[in-house]
Amino acid sequence: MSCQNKGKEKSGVTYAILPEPAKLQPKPGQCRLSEAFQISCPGGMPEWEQLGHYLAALLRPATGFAWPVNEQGIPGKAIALIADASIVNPEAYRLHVAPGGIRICAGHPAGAFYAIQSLRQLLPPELEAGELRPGISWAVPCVEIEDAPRFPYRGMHLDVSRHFFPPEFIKRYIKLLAMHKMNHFHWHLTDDQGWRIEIKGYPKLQEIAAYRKETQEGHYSSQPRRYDGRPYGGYYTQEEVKDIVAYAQSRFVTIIPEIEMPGHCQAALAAYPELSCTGGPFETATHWGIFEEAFCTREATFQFLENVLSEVIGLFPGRFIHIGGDECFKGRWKNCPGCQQRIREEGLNGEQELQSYFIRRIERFLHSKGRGIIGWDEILEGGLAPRATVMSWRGAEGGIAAARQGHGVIMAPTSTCYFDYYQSMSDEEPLAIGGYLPLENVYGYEPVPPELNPEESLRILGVQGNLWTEYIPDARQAEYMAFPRAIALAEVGWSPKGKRDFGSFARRLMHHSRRLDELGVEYSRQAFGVRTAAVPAEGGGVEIRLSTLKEGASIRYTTDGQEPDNHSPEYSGPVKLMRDGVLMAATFEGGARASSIIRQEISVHRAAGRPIRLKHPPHSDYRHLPASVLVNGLPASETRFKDGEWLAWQEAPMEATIDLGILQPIESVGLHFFNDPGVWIYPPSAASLSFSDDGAIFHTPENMEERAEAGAQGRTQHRTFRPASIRARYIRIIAQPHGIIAEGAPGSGHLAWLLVGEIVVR
Ligand code: TNX
Repeated sequence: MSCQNKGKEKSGVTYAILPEPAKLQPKPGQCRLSEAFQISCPGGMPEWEQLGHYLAALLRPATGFAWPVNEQGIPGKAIALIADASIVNPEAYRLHVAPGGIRICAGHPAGAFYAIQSLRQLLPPELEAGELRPGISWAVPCVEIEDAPRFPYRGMHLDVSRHFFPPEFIKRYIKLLAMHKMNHFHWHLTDDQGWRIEIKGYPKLQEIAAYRKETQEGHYSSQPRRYDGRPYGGYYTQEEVKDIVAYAQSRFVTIIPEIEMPGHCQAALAAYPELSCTGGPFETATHWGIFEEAFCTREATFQFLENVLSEVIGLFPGRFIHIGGDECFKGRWKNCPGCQQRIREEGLNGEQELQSYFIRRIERFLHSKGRGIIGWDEILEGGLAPRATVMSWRGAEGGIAAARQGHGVIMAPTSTCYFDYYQSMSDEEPLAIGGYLPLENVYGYEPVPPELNPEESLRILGVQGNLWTEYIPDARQAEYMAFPRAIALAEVGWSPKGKRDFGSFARRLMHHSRRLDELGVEYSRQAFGVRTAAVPAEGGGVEIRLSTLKEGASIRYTTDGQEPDNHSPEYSGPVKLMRDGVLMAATFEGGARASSIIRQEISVHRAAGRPIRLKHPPHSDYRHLPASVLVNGLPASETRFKDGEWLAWQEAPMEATIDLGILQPIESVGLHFFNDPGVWIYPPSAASLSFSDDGAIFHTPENMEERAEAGAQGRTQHRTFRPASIRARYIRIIAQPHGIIAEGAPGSGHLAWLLVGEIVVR
């Protein structure tokens, strides 16, 4: 390790601030807090005084010191909050820790609040205990910090429709976001499965739309569907909302309420079926996915929505209201005389433009009230409403288009910002929607697409992590899915691009985890478990490499199907496997297992490690992976796409040619496809095989047996081809993507994904 790295590592632990400050200058010595300290605030500035009391309340319980809050000028040791008008960015601050005292300078209380978050993270984690912790040295390492965020928007979302979370948890969530300098909370309040905000003008939203008769069990794609038979629901009263809004304000978090339209509204239609095209009846949805129903575009709907939004505006002081706009199925509009009349009257070109008309009208209404709209990237379709801000979730494309049209953009693409995806390969993970989004992938996200020029780049306002809760039944699991990934995203949104370093982040996080423990945060520890990587071994077989972020921990593994324990071999270098089997590994510390066990199936088949060529490159999201993952001996996951073992195509077919090296008999070729329409992934419409001796002339044998079977979890498809007695050196596989997704299914109108996993040749 170089000296430079050592320095980094040391400062990484002494100054474990998350997100990493823009400028941090370590200084020798420390400031030891004591009973003698006071907190001093600028005089005559109530907001600053409030902040002083907030700081006192933070420090008092664990230290047991009195922490009087005084106006500036009273002699003695102090943590001084200083209003400094020369600091222009309201979120920027300077924090100066010297042996004699601490100074916090900011132009606005928000900056001072962030300085306090940094200061708090420099204190021992026991500070967070909330009760007296005697015997701790309350020392802060000396430092000079000059800090400001990279992006003005740093947010987390929470879906409270699919599952309801009590007001206390909402506040706790906001507290944890603010602690990591996130400044927006996107509250997804309405959806097909429940309406969760009290609207006084429409009591049936509370009586009917806030409840569903039962809830789907298991995964959306498991068939047959099972339900739990238990009524479920809840909503936030306006009093609770006001209390939460005030709490968020005190933590410098702006809440963005989302009222979904024109789709994802079945719960509202269950209460007021007259707002639909058909008149219903409907029930609040009981399973996941998307539904055909949409608000009808007749006047009555706009009256309803304007009344609802007027109440919403009265509760939320922030500038932005999120109006959804995603996944609206337009079949009902096509067959509705009212909507067709609207299309004619407004001279619109079909239903796509009718959605655009809908959003524009709502935008105009909110604009007249001094508010702006945010919508999911579908609001681009049929023309973007003026002044609308776009939340780009289906990749970066929507964000790029909106920025080019001069609109503000918040980036939240599924591949790096969807925290409902799995975060590790461990079998112990709770059921999730699918996908694979480990901590380092979140951390590695760069929100400004390289396609944008400097002017357009400025329209990228920031990033947001989304927590959809179809598979997140309670607060504990919400915390588990959100953390620590939200902390990684907080650093993406706050820290300068050039300062991002995953190694440093991981070390700071390890230190920080003690603080999270004190706060009782149910964060996932999987990031500190074991990672696997595989390469074909020289001379055949597969070589597995194991690693962990946990410094000082050892990795132990087995290859005989037994769980690793303290007597299992310790990993010291690549493990070579010559036969099919399973590798299990975990980290160990002080003789005890310190992580969950990961399991890696290994399949040493005829094509494992052989050269493979792809005619069409995979989709750009997958292009960082080599084609060899299709034949590296590691089967792709049955539940997680984007696990590094799946490659994807949308438009072009998957066409792969494998060179087995020498002419040999081939008994079977197994193809592995993901199959989860809920997330737009379909098996191929057709798959074919051909063989060759020379790599030039390929032929498809007659009488080839083909069998398709569902994988163990029901979300993959295994197709096995058995050619009757054939010898070949080359195998060519062609798989045709499914094409456009049919109406009524999630992602309708889009190209389906084709995901191809290990190609197993026996
Ligand atoms: C798509 S993201 C949705 C949500 C689902 C989510 C699950 C978006 C705008 N719509 O309704 O909950 O996928 O990941």
